Amino acid sequence: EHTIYLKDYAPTPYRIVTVELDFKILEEKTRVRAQLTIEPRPETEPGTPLVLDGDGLTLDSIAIDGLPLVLSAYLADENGLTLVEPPHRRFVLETEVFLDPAANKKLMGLYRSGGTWCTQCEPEGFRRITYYLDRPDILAPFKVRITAPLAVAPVLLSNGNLIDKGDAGDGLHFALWEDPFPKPSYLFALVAGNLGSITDSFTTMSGRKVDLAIYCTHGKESECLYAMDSLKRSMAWDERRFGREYDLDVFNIVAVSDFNFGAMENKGLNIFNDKLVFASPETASDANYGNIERVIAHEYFHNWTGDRITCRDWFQLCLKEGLTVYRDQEFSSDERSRPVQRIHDVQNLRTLQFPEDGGPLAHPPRPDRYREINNFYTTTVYEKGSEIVRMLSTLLGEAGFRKGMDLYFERHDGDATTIEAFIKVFEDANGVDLAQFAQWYLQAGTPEVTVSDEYDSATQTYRLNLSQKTKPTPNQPDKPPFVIPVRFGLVGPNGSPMGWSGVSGGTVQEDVIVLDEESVTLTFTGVANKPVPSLFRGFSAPVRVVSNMDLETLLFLARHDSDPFNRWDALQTAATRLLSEGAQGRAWTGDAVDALRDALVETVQDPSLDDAFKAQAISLPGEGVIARQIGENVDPDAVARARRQMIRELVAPVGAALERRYEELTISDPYSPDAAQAGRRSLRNGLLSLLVAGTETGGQLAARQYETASNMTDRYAAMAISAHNWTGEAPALLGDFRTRFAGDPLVFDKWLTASAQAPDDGVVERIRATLAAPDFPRTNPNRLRSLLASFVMSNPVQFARADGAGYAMVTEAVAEIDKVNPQVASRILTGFRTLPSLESARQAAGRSALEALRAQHKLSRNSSDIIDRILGN
Ligand code: HT7
Ligand code: ZN
Repeated sequence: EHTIYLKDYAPTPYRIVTVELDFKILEEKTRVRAQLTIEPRPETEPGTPLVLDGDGLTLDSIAIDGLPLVLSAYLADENGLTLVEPPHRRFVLETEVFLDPAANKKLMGLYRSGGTWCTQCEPEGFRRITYYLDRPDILAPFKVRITAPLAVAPVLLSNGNLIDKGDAGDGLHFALWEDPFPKPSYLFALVAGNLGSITDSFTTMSGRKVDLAIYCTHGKESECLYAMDSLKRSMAWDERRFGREYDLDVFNIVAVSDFNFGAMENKGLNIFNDKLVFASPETASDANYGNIERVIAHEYFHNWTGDRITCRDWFQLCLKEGLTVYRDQEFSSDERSRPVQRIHDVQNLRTLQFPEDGGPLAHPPRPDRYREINNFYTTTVYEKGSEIVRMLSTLLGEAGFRKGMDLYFERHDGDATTIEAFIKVFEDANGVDLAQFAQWYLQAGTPEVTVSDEYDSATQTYRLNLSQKTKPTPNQPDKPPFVIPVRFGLVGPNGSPMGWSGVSGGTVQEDVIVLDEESVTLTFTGVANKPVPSLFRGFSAPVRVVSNMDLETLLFLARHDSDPFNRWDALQTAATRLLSEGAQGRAWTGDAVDALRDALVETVQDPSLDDAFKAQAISLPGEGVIARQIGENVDPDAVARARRQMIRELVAPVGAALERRYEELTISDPYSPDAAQAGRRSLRNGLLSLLVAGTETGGQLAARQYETASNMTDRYAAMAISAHNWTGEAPALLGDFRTRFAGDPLVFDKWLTASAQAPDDGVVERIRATLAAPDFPRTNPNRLRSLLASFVMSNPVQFARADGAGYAMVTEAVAEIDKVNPQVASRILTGFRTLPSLESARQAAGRSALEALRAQHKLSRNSSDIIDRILGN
């Protein structure tokens, strides 16, 4: 299969100067007429062919400067349109194609979701709409005319500002949109439909009024209010924090039900998966509210980091995605609690990105090759990309980082640029050399940092050794050292911070050690007592730390560290260590469990900590995190057993006290999604989770909460916890939930997820039956992901069953899904990336399921790329 390499990047011989598109949308078909003003670049030789991308288009007419082309002048096939010898001057190419959006189930290009016509063009969907140079370094201003039947599509939207609208005769009407900002084709968008809306406005820092609107299915308007509030807060935050102002007269958001991803940052017309817009207390959980706020912000922030400054090619995806994730994480931290947000983001990184980086799908944040670009919208590009930007900020300090960002906006506004250019602005703004730091973008793999230390009381000297090593990843056998910022402090015997009089042997910038060699030994002098090192405060680098710190010292840090992230992390490290040893047959001691319990109870009782933090502290590491600590030859049954057993032992002597605390945390005020109430609910539900897993009566407690819940957060938590522990009550709760919310597709997704994550032996057949039901919406990505991605990612016991039944069910389903929507199919397949870490029988069963899938079906490039990489070829 064809591989595309970064080293082969070259600009196109022609550029597109302006774009005029004319859509005539009718129920049966859509006609697209494109007028592209094109010119050769100065260096282009006369007679150089012009190759335009096209995907599945059929050309209906073609003309240059108004004159139809003779057959020998062009070649049109499945993959595009070639003009054999275009004029060696500026010319207008006019093409006409007909599309069938209703038949487009890949959901790339122009398609129908419900009754609405909508588009998704990133990364290569525009070529399914018209012939074009469909790559991000071709920027042009767009004018778009949309004509459609007034009765079915009273709302007609595209990018930019509305400049005309009116009657078009025969029951049709039209709208004319103009986007003055040159943009790549992937940011094009069009929506036509019968939609409701809510409107609002925002006055920018320079006093311009921007009209805001969110469009949705009629009847859902009130569920868009939280999204609108999030949008206005995002606009204000980007002005405050980065000095970035919005630039058009309107900003529109449209919610659609069929969408391959979370949302899309099309210029001035963001299109959203409706699950990231709609929220009501009865149907959305606190987590849903948090995600809506985050993704609304993320897409809005792309207006500067993505739209005004875009990527030169898709290898640079991390330039816009890593940076924009960093910006949305910072927004959430400023809007909510910073430590709680940080813990949340790190948990996510460890649960999803670390396994990717340590397995067969590992790739650098800026890859140098791909077979299918859609397979590179990964947690490495997004979340590790954000960690790299965060490390830049740690190394340069807040002011130095802001200077670099200011220069980035000033120097590159209007550009399609690269990671190298991004790094250069920070070098130039701060007078530093970041060549070695840039390795973070180029090398895959999670570095392991090993820590050892010694204290000499006679000389009051403390030595700290840090060494780094990164395992080989596909195509990258050897790794030169990374620049690793280690934010740190020394903690004294009484738990308070300790100072030192001098430090030598390495680079220390205030409270950050810069580990930029394989090994560094720092010598601190004037250290009055043996300190405990608190390292990687705030998770200052995306690494795994290997240290022989004993349980007692870890729990000391959990109690005393001034850095809240490290307090949480010390508890997690302690628990992960015990659990991974337990899962490998090395039983923990009663003393160890007593010590862990004491630390957990103390944390829950600490009046200085907020509820959301406490909830994170009492949540034991998930099965995936424990499995990764074990590393190889993992038996998921043993991991789940150890986790259950640990919870029982932790809870046994304190069950009654925990239950009292659970009752005290009941909220009588009306529901609000704010951080304080959500934090209280998450602590209460965290306690419920311990009580269900750890006591005989927990199942009934959950059932009572389910029945009496007045909001979705509590009802869903009660059902999901019951399902996850497969309590006696679980089947009845699942049954009730399904009928209680029948008719609400987004709540049905919650049922699908909880049901697929239950570890009972019946789950595989239950999923099969759900999929086979005649009314199951088998082309909707949200439904498919809720059922199957939840299963492969979060049900290791049943997915990796030794008898292979979990794998077989998934590969059978994927074979069918792949024919309809390859993007959804390949994403489900990434769940197989953990195979190499499993014990041999499960590994062999998984490999043969993938081999059979590959041999028996003609798979899409998306799916075969994932399978080939997982199987190592
Ligand atoms: N930039 C957007 C990516 C996206 C996407 C990618 C592949 C297929 C469908 C897609 N929809 C949106 C989303 C974002 O990062 O903001
Ligand atoms: Zn993004």
